[in-house]
Amino acid sequence: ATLILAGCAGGGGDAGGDGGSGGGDDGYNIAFVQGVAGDEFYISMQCGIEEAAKEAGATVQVQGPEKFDPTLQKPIVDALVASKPDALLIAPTDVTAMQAPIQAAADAGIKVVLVDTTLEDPSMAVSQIASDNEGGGAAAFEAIQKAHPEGGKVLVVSIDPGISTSDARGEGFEKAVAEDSKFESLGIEYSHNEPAEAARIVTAALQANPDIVGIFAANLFAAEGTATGIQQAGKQGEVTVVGFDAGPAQVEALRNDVVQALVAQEPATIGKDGVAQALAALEGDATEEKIQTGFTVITKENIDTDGADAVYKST
Ligand code: T6T
Repeated sequence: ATLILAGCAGGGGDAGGDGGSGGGDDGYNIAFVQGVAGDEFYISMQCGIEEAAKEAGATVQVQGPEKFDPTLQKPIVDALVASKPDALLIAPTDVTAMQAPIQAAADAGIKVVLVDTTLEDPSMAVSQIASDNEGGGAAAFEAIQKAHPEGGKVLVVSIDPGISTSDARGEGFEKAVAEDSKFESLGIEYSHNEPAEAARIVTAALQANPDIVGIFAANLFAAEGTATGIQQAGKQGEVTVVGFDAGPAQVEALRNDVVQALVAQEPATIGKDGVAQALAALEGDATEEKIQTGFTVITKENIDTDGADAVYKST
């Protein structure tokens, strides 16, 4: 099994070491396919998966495409169908493009658990585990609303259309904006998960609309680029930026007043729940069709209290 070691709890990061997550010949073999490699959200999820697998004597192999892109994720799934792990925990990179490859995995007898993102037709999965993404998008707007009760223009910087999580975040945000007539939505722009593209979008948007009061960056990479764009425009503190996710760089941006709020998900819990559901399916026990995990809105006021534990692990 290929184990990508990340800095999990305790800082040792050796989930696959002596005895590690290895369960021996009789333990189940779980494959985890991330949405993209090197993303702190999926690294934290991996930590939860490895911890839960270790307790159950199961082995874990982790792989992720170089980009958040179904054309790169599909071959990983195809290869797994051939090697046939007992279970597949996967964050599909597109609601339609990943449908057939994941269906093929289920058809091959692999127990599929959809973690984080989902599919248009998730019926082949034994369980789907995700945050309340729509609620998180609405919470992001509330943070902007609180900072700007007078209203104004707001923008969403997302990833790509067709990703269940960021689409739901955008929808939740836009619905909440529509309920307050003092606010005007400039719509959703797509950064293709590239921070440089997110920075370019923000720079151009601030040039065209210097009176923007709030920007919602719908994931880690959108938030990274948005923070850069805001700094380059010299608008920090003036424009309220809310990012989804809480990687170490996002928390630093919060502490430095470049970003005003973070909607932190619980990726390790998603991972642990994913393992539990996969193992239940493998044991012939009942599974939960859908599990919704929580989120915490982190601000400078609560980061050192209830926010600190929500910060993601990095490599
Ligand atoms: O926001 C998470 C994840 O929930 C989303 O599906 C894709 O982006 C992240 O991995 C953060 O980069």
